[in-house]
Amino acid sequence: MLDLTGQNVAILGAGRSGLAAAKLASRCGALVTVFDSRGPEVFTSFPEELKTHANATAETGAATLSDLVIISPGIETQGEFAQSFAVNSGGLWGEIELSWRCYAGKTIGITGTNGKTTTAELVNILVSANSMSCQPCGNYGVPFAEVVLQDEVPEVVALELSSFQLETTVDFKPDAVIWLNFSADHMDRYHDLMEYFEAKQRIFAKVDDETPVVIREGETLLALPGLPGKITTFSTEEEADWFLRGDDIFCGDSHFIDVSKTRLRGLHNAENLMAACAVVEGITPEVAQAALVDYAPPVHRCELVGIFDQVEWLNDSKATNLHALEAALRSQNRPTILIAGGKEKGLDYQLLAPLLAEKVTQAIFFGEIGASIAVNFFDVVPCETVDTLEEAVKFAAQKTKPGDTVLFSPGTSSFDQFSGYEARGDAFKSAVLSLP
Ligand code: UMA
Repeated sequence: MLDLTGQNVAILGAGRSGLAAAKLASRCGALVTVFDSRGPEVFTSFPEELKTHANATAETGAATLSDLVIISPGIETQGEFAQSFAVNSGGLWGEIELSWRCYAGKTIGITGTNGKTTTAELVNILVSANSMSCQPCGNYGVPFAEVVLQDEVPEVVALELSSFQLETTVDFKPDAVIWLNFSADHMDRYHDLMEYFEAKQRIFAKVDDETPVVIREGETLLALPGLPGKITTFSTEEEADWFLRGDDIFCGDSHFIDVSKTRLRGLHNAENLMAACAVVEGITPEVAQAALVDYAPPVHRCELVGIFDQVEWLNDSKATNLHALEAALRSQNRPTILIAGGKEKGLDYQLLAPLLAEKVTQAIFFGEIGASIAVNFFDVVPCETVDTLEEAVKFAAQKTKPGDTVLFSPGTSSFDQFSGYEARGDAFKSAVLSLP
């Protein structure tokens, strides 16, 4: 375990990441104070022994000297708040850096704009089936630090990494990397696409030529000179080490898995599965296929809500960016009524026009960006704009014909009307199930 005995450590943020980091830093011997911009209520579930500071501001930071700052991913690293603490400190790490320095097991780092959570679960299942203990964590929802603090620490972690978390790694060196895909997202946090890309690409910062790296074929990364790692590629579209033929996943000449015998649907899930299989060294097709029989993908990702009067209703509320919406649309092979919209995130929806023209018979837009998205598509597909998700569902129900799919794939985040994508997906499901 890392030794921080006697060091003053400032933890920024009192959410899941901050609480776990505070406990871990304390375990390492640090004198910890947790700072949060919000009022004292954020510390309600904190253990009494942890020193806390509510209503913290940049002035608080300027007046705080520390040996180390550990920042939560939701706090902007370059923002005034974080920097006010950082300038008076010996260093700035994210919770991932702290946890990794305290963890002796094998770290499989998983990043990409979409599919990280499903892939982390698949890696977990396959590693566990291959006789090693494993746990998914990180952006997944369970902080890495929480896993490190457990009485029984797994031999492997399937570590889902967001760009926010990668921004604040220092020496972090995963033992294997999965890079799923990259497309525009989080443009409300980054100045431009390159800044987002550079944050994500930090996952490779310390890997060497011996590190297994699994990358989707065709990612621009491959064009970068000197990308280290033993690279394995996968693709549903192009020639690659791992590829899809019909429903079957192949690795070179060898058949590996029949995807139709799992509950995974859509090309994007086939890619997630290929990446997971590729990273688990030594797993046989038989072990992998058997391990996946009972696996149910996480909810809110192209989740089948039900089939009513031969109309399929899909909840893809986790689609919080264009690429996820695009992936969901590409996987549809029935006439599709699309419901999309939500918070303004600065994304360019015009790019999707050809795909809507090909797949969508009716588009329904709602929320903060409903009207501004619709103007991109008036020429290619019938468009309707409504205020709420419930109205969108009711309108969709009027337009359906047997054999249609209604796809709720918002293509942006939910925070204009909901507390998160889960609440938004639950609202969709309840609106569908309440239809007469
Ligand atoms: N805060 C401040 N000052 C600020 C901003 C925030 O004090 O300027 C405080 C807030 O008052 C709050 C705390 O910071 O108390 C919240 O910290 P946080 O936003 O980092 O949230 P956590 O609960 O710690 O959850 C974080 C990740 N959140 C984000 O990246 C936004 C979770 O990812 C992750 O599961 C969790 O750590 C455990 O590792 C969620 C997420 O939305 C799922 N991720 C984004 C995504 O997937 O798109 C990247």
